[in-house]
Amino acid sequence: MTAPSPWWQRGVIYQIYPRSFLDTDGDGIGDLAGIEARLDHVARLGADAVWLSPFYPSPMADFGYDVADYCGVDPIFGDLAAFDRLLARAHDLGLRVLLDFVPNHSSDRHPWFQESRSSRTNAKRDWYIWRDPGPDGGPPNNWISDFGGPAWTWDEATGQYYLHAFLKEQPDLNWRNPEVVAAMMAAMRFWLDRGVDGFRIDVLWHIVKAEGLPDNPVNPDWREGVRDRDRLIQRHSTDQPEARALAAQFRRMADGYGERVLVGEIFLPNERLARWYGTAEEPGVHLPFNFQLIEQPWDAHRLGDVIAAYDASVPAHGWPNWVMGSHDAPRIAGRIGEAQARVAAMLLLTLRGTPTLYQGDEIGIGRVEIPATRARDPQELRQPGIGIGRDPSRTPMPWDGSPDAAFSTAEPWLPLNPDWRTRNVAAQEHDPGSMLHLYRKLLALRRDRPALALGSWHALEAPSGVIAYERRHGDERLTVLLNLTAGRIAIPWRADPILSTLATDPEPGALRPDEGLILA
Ligand code: ISL
Repeated sequence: MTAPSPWWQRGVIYQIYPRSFLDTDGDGIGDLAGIEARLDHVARLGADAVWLSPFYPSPMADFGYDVADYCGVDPIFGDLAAFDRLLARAHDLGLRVLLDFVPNHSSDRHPWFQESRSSRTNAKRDWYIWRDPGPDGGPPNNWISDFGGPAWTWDEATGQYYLHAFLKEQPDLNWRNPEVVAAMMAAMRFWLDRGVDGFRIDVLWHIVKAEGLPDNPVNPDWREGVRDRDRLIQRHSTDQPEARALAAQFRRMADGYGERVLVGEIFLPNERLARWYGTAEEPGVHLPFNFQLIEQPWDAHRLGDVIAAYDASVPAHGWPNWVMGSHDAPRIAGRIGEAQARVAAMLLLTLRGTPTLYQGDEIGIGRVEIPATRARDPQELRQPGIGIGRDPSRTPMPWDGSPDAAFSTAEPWLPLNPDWRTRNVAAQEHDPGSMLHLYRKLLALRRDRPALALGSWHALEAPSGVIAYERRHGDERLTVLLNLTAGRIAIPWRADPILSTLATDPEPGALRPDEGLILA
């Protein structure tokens, strides 16, 4: 008999952005008590785990991805007791809880960095990456911050530069220093000992830089209007073998706690992504995030190829996963429209691999224009107007049609989706044809059918505009047909339709415009 598959293979992860879930203390910003109060929404949806974006003490230069204390809770969000209540409630509901671990950089307000910058001889100097100026007196190398501009900031007091892959308020930790490794692993243990079920690990492929910090090669494809970061190829600043060795070390620690899961945030092409699974003997993270549904154009032919190539690239000891939205990526319904967002939901929840859903996508929040005066995202503020702002995906959850959509009693920190009076959780609850009900049906089906949760994936021949595949597990066979166009497409399907993305009965021998179908 084979061992039952672990929960994180069968399960579905739901990402919560704490600032924007529910505000219970009237400051316009969500909090841990708000998450606790609304976990039943996630449980009813049918997800298995929540991943919480950072809620640690932070000056919020990058909205919590600048951590000033890895073992605490920012007062904006509550305190450790509020976290413990949230965790207990989640476990009562059968939901696992993953925290966001941010290892590449701390806040410049973290006591470690304060010490490190206090003098060249401080015991924590080497906890961060300090270098003398380059030969021309400028930065030590040509690296560019992911948020634009040089990745080095000059420190007048001690006469050296420090490295930061993101904001200057986010100095990179030096993971080549064993004391840093020990301190950060202790922080992970702090939360594992409290009962968390794993971590989503922020920019994991960034954490170690090539020895000697050589210049990155120039990207010949860069052109004006594209983000500054892409002027260079991040060959020496990311994806180092030493970082994968650290991932394996994290894995050994997590496995020591039983069935925990490590999700690595990694942006790499298939062959390089696959290396983050480690080997069967020495595994790396359980799930190196796969962002291809976010990155690829919404085109059946292209996506069909991408799905097949990714599925084939996952090593036998690994397990695939799919992400369709996040607090960093444009909203799927904004990108492809609501009708296709329903097809996208069916795709995400019928592929082979653990899906990650992003809060608000289950009600189809679409494009939100953020007026320049309300822009908050540092990425937008540093490179305005080129369409890389992340605020539109971070707007508050609209719970019902009452003032401020019952998100808060104060003005929300970001505007709501403009259609919140009709597009909110309560309104969709009452509409059986809503996106919310479609998500629930898809999640329920995935839970009921091992072919969907665990089965193998096989591409089927399909007319242009359609993605077609079969999922197989034991004797169970399910066919998925997805029409990525707004036209009717004849396709000779037989078998029994068990779910359509459209509310009315399927039409034999065809896919209707914007229709996805699951057949048994
Ligand atoms: O934002 C992006 C694409 O829209 C990415 O390039 C992003 O920088 C990358 O996803 C890394 O994101 C993570 O680390 C950042 C933080 O700002 C993001 O919110 C986080 O998800 C730095 O900690």
